[in-house]
Amino acid sequence: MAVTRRAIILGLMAGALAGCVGGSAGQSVSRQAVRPVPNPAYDAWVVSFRQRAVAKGISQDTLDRAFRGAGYLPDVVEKDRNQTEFTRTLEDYLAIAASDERVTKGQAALRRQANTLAAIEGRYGVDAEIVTAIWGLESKYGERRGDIPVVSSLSTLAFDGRRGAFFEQQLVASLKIVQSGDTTPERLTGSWAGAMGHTQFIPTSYLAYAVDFNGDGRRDIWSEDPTDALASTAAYLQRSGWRTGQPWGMEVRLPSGFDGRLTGRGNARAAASWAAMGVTDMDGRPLPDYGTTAILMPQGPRGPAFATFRNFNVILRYNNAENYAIGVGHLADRIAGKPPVQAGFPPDAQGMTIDDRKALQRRLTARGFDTGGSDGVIGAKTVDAIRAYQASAGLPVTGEPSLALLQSLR
Ligand SMILES: [Ca+2]
Repeated sequence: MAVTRRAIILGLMAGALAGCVGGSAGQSVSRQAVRPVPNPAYDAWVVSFRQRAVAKGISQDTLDRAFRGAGYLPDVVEKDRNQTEFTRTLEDYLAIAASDERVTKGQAALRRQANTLAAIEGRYGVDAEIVTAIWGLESKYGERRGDIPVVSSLSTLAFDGRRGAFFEQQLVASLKIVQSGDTTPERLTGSWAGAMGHTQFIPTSYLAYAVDFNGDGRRDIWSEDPTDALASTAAYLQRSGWRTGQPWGMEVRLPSGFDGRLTGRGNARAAASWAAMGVTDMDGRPLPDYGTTAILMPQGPRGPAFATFRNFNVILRYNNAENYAIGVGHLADRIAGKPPVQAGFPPDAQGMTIDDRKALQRRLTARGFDTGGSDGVIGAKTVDAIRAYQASAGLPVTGEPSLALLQSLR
């Protein structure tokens, strides 16, 4: 399950999630931009798909209802082909995923849903802050749930064939959702690759883990009311082995001379073993014992270090990317009132710190070259602004940030 979900999430990093997680990196496909266009080859594919779907237990009536109005979405194919699986540094990822705005909105969302989240925590044993953080990363607390018709997007991607088998499996699962009566084809919407609702479940995850928590008889992760979606996320984590009352991990201090080869999830060992080496929390107390623990240094020895516990690996079952799991844990901590990451991050490949990159964005914007905010994360909009500035100043147009460029803007 985690692997199939990751296939989607890698896309979302560059698309809907990045769009949701911070404006500077690309734009999400919205329903306004996505219209079915006639495509005879797609229509022929649908005819053959319907036979395969019937063989998997989907009724003709469900197929008729689901494909009425569905069609080929070229924008979704373009999105799928153009996604770049670039990896952001943890610093950039956290600047977006745990921005002050996302923390503040998360605290408000947690207050707004306090009773629901308390009931969910009582049932599944997963902290309200963790569930809220996943909600914040996946859809910005419900603001960006995706409004693209899922049958159209998944059938288009299955027909397109780049990851055809995966998307056909998701399409069949989406038809099972319609057939079960949990929702209607009209309400079955999602992001461009079929991730649905407040916490962006793909259809197979929905079938495996979604729950009807508000008791209205439907597992509704699409509605304004996030109750079922949040409970479904907690159910997913519980069934993946969540340990109630334990943290995901924590930032730690390493003793001087710490051997960097001991880091990484493949080198997990007993907490007491790390404590004996001199690993402490940020206040200098011995590392607490939450069982087998790994030490991660996502940006090397000049960046922060984290001890990760069992629940970190459970978050990875939800989405198998270390930055995502640290992002969820850290955002949850921030929502709970804990401090930002305390250690500094090393300068980037251009020798720039995040403060340099923020200053660059502010100065470009002040000169009339809009970077879409100044979060210190160099995305497409910042690159465009750099290009426009370089062109206007008679400089070589590279689009690349640098300290020299920053100086030239003083
Ligand atoms: Ca319900």
